[in-house]
Amino acid sequence: MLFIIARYNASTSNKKSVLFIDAFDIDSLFIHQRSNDNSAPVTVQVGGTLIPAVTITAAPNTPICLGTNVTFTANPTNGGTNPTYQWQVNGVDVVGATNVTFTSNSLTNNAIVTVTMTSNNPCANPLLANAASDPIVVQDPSTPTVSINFTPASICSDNTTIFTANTTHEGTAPTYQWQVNGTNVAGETHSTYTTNALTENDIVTVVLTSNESCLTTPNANSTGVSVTIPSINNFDFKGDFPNVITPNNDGVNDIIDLDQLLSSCLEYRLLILNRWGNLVYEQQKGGKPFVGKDINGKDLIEGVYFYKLIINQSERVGFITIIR
Ligand SMILES: [Ca+2]
Repeated sequence: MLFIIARYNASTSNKKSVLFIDAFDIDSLFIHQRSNDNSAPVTVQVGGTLIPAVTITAAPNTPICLGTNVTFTANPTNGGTNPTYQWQVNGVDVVGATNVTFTSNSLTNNAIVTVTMTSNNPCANPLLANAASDPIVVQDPSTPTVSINFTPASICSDNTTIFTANTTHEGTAPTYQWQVNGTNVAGETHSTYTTNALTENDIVTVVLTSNESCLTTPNANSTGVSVTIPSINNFDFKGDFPNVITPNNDGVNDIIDLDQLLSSCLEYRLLILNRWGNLVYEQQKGGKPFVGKDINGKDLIEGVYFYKLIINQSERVGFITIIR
């Protein structure tokens, strides 16, 4: 299609210049030509065929979370004054989706949104233009979780206990709120909680707030950790004190670990003495367990040894036999 638009200043409209065009190979040009009596400039526009085009922008862009509203916008070129649209999802027309924007919250993974624009520009040829979105990655929402670890394993009333939140889907900047008996502990908003102020039967919990982008819910509650403070004023063994140790690394009776055997918050000393009454090994609370070696790490010979367990100015004594 070829057309010419010529505009003339009204006061000089009877003083037309003549423009001859033999051939051109460009879509449009502008000619400024001054008439010979110094009147206002005359602009002549020569236009050729205009090819319509359209692109799509999406907000938010892929990837998205399942159920998110995504608005697609058509960006026309040479669409004319009133282009019309038809949007499609996976190649199927969406009924009523004929505006410059299209919003959906029901896209499935890898959906492709396309638009067909019909230009009403009189120079447009062809009239239709198409565009397609990138495949929309649709993520399934996750559910954050939180659980609590704590050390030491046995909580003692006057000892410091460190609680640690173990989380999944916590995001890049999670926040925490530690609670004791369901009440927020002021200022305890980090991934660990250190305290020596617990009493028997207190329940410690933590609430996680995740900032991950695609979640069913941002909050997760831990199960409670019940504080049990062991009886500490007597020798409270978990079973009998062993009288035989077989330190041959077969996994059976290879060690004696008072930290595991003794339910107590008190410091203790376990002394191992040989038949001549000489100290050959000693374990204190939190120390290395007895594995049939002496203080210098040397294997003790088979035989009967004497032990003395000292807690809170009380003593318990007996025999341990080493069999290899
Ligand atoms: Ca053994």
